[in-house]
Amino acid sequence: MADRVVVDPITRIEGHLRIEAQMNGNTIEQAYSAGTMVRGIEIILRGRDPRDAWAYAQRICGVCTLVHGMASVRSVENALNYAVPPNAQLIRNLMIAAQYVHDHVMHFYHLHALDWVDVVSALKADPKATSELAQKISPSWPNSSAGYFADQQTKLKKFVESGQLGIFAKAYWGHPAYKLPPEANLMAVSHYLEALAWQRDVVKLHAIFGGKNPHPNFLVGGVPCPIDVNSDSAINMERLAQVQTIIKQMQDFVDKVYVPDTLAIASFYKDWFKQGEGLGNFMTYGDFPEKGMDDPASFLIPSGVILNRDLSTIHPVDLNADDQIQEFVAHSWYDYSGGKEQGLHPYAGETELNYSGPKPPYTQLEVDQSYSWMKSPRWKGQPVEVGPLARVLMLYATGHEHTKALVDYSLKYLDAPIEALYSTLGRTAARTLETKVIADKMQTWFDNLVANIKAGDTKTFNETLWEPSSWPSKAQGVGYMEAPRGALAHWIVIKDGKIDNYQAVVPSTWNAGPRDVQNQPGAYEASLAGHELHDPKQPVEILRTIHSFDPCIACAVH
Ligand code: NFC
Repeated sequence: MADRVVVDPITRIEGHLRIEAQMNGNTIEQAYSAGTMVRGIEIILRGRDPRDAWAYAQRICGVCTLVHGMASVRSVENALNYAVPPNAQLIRNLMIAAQYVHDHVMHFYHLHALDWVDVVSALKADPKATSELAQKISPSWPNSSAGYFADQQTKLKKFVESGQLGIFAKAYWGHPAYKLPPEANLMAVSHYLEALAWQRDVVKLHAIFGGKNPHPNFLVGGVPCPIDVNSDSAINMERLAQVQTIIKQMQDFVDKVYVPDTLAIASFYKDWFKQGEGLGNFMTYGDFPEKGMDDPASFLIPSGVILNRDLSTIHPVDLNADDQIQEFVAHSWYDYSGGKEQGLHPYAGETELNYSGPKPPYTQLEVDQSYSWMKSPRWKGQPVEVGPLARVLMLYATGHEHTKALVDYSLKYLDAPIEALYSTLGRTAARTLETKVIADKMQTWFDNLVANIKAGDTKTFNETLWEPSSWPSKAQGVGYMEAPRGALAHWIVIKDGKIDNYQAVVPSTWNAGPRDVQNQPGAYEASLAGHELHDPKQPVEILRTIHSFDPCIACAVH
C-alpha cells in the first residue's frame, strides 16, 4: 500500500477530525475523513418534552452556538403547526445573522488565517511600510499608523522572545508555501488580535435577545424576550440602541477589515483557485424568511441543489420525501436494524452506539470497512457540498444582485474566472462575501423590527396550542435553516406528547462524512484528492483545504 499521511487531530477546528491521505509520491491519491469522537445527543433527546428539545439540541455545538436551538424550535413548530409572530421572525433573523458574522470572522482570523499568514515573518516587517499597505487597502480603518503596527510587532516579539508563542505555537512557520511579504503578515496578525476584541463585543447581540451567549435562550412559538420600550424589560429603547450600534460595528469590521484582508491575501495565493475543487454538487435548504417559514419564496437564501457545477438548473429539495435526504452508514461505526447497506430518511433514522464491527483503537483507518463516527448524508444518493460556497452559488445562480455584484467585483479584482470559485480559496472567499451580504441585510431586519414596535406591535410569542393536551397523539416535523457551515435540519417525531425519534443532519456531516454505500467520497475527501504536498511531514496543503470548509466535528458527530 502506498504511504499514508495522517493528520490527527486537525487543529484550529471544533471537535476531533482525523485525515488520512493515501499518497502516490507527493500527491494525494485518495483521502479519508474520520470523526474520532462520538456523542449521542439524538439518543439523549428521546422521551423528552418537545418544548425542551432546543435546550438539549443546542448543546450539539458551542461554536455555532444557537443554530441547533433554532432548528429544534422550528422542527416542533413545523410538527405542531405553530405560527411565529413577525417580530420573533425578525429577531431570529438578526440572531442567525449575528452568528454568521461573528463565526465567519472568527473562522477567517483565528482558525484559517495562519494557513496563509506566517506569524514569524511578521517580525521582519517594516511598520511604516505596513502602515502604507494597510492605508492602501482600507483607507478608513483607524488602526493603521506606523506606530500602531510597531506596537503590535513589539507585542509579537515578546511572545517569541519568551520562547512561548502561545496562541501562535506549533505551525509550519517558514514553510515555502507561505507567500505573503512580511508587511502583509504583520497587518494580518494585527487584525487577528483586533478580531479577538471585536468578537467579544458584537456577540452581545445574542445576550440582548437571548439572555446569554453561548447558547442563548429560545422558545417554541417565538422568542423569549418581551418588548416594552418604556420599561427595563429585555427589549427596550436602550437595548435597541445597543443592537443598532452592534450592527454598525459588525458592518464596519466586515467592510474595512475582513473583505479587504481576504482580497489582499487571496491575491498572493491565486494558485489556490485551482486546488481543492471537491464534488461540484452543492445544496442549500434556504433561510432568512421575510414572512415566515411557510413562505420560502420570501427567503433571502433560496433552497436547491446544483449538480456538476451547472448553475443553469436548480433542483428542488424536499425534506419530507423519503427518497431525497437519507443517511448511510456503510463506512460508519454504526449498524442499522435493516442492514448496513440501507439509506434511512431521518424520520426513520437510527442512532445506536453499540456498533458490532471493529472500531478504535487503530493504527490506520480501516477504509474498506467502517472508519468514522459520522454518517454519510446524501441527496437522492448524491454527495453534495453545503456551506458558504453553496449559498453564494445559489444566490449568484438565482440572480441576487448584491451577491452578483460582490462576486463579479472580487473576481475582477483578483483577475480570476468564475470557475475559481470551485476551489479552496473560492470557498474561503465565498464565506467572506456572504458575510457582507448578511451583515448589510441586518439593518433592514432591524429597521423592520423598530417599525413594527413603533406601530404598536410588540408581540414576540404565539401561545396558541402550547399546551400538550391540544396536540395530536402523533406528529412529525422538520426544522431547517442555513447554519454558518451550511444546510442544517432537525427531524422530530412526537408521540403522546414526548419525543419518539430525533435526528439532526448537520452541515459538517454533509461535508466531512465518510464514503457511502456506493463508495462515493464526501466533500472533504473529494476536495483533497490530487493535492501535491511539498513536504508530507508538514502538510499545510491539507490544512488549507480542510480549513476552507470550517469543520465543526462536534456538530458533525452530534
Ligand atoms: Ni458546530 Fe455547526 C451546525 C456545523 O449546524 N457544522 O455552522 C454550524 O458548528 O459550527
